[in-house]
Amino acid sequence: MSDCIFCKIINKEIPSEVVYEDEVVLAFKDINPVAPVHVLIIPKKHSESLNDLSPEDEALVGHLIIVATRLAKELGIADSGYRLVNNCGDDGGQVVKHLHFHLIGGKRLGIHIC
Ligand code: IU
Repeated sequence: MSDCIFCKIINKEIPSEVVYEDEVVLAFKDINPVAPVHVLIIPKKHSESLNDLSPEDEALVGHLIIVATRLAKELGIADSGYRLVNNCGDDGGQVVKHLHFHLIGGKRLGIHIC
């Protein structure tokens, strides 16, 4: 999508601090981190949100989560713990309308999820 900021990050039209990349997934540091580790994991194929996914995307979603767990280990937060978050839609707090998961850790996170 030409006007999507995360598609521009994928296409390297906008710079980002990439921590992982393969054919289908990009992971980069959030520009406004809420914890010492805050990485966004996104599919390269544009989908607006979880609501856009179909059964064909099952492997893709599994891959996104496996990448997240691998990054958690590499970034040193697997043992202490972390949060993998998706905000879906306006009430869910989604600001950027390109599907993404937040990998957040490196400090004791609050217990409230809303
Ligand atoms: P949300 O789930 O859509 O609310 O989160 C969007 C995140 O994208 C948020 O944490 C921003 O700081 C982050 N972000 C970014 O890392 N780089 C950008 O260019 C933009 C947003 I715009």
